[in-house]
Amino acid sequence: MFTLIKQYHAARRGRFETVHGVIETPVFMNVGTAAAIKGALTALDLEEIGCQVELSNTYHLHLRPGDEVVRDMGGLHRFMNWHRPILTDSGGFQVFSLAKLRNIKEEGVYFSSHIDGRKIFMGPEESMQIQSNLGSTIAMAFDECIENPCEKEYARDSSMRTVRWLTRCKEELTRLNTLEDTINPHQMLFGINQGGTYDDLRIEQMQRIAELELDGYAIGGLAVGETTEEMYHVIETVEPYMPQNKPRYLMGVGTPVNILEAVERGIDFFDCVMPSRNARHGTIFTSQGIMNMWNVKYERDPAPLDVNCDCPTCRNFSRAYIRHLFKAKEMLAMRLAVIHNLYFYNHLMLQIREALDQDRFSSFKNSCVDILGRRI
Ligand code: PRF
Ligand code: ZN
Repeated sequence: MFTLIKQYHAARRGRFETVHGVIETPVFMNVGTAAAIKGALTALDLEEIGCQVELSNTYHLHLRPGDEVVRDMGGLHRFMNWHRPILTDSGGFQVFSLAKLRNIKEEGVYFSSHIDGRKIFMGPEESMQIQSNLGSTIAMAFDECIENPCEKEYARDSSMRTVRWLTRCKEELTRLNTLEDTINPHQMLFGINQGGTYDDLRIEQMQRIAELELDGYAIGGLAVGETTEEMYHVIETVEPYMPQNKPRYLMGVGTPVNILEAVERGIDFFDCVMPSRNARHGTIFTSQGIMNMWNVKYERDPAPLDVNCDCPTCRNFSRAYIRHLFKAKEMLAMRLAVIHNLYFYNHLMLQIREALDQDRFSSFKNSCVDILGRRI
């Protein structure tokens, strides 16, 4: 159940109750694609950095180790020893971004695995069966994510197919949830809005999926080639048609500033590989701006990555040490940097929630936007 605690224009402070615990929103979901957080973090580390929700991928876990292996090990929660909420993406995005030789039909998508070339079929029913085997808290609908720009005719056909696929997802998940040996009989389903950068397609598609009374609604097909302004415009266009009393999730977005702008426009859930991917390359988010650990100016710098950060990395290690670890290509460099960047994102969301609670979101957002995009 989703409860709105505060609203400030379109921005929302909410609470989402799940069988795996409460999610305070706005929230950032920490990406563990193949049931592992890149940078050698475990679920225990996730707890320490204030993570509320972990996100894994249907596509990856189906290919390796196989969702039936995960099911036989008691489901994804037990498999990775993370007992708070997990959201699984449907494969709808990864099939389009990773798989080779894909062929889209009404029934689903035929593609070759990016790992060994094996031929695979995935449609709405298969995606739900896999996610049911994983036993995640929230399953995402199987959709087609088109790249921007896209011909209007194709965007229309594709977004309407995504609606038909969603109807099949709902039916199949309802059936799976009633099976006797289901890992999580309370598994929830979020639908996904698509429609490229076309306002009318986005609105019509949103109206149709809103009728299905799902547990939540995502905006997909953004941050895939359009400008940042176009992305904000799509959110503003679709938002009034999204159910008020359900959580809203902007898929795969984004920078700290993107998140602040999207919260202002009514989004509750986020996920992005940016904090962990940037960390692995030595790009660090701080309360003063973005810093690059390869810069020689940190060679003898005894300060922590961010003086205002309380993460395990900043409480214990210096910039000079972490820069050395990067230069020496030590695995530890990535681990310490990922811990910091994920803590930074989760802490930013905490600050956003506090600002909303205390009716000062606007001033908080403005002060952050000025600083966070800066390079230091
Ligand atoms: N669909 C799904 N997953 C996604 C996306 C989408 O459109 C995106 C788009 N940014 C990220 N992840 N299923
Ligand atoms: Zn830190």
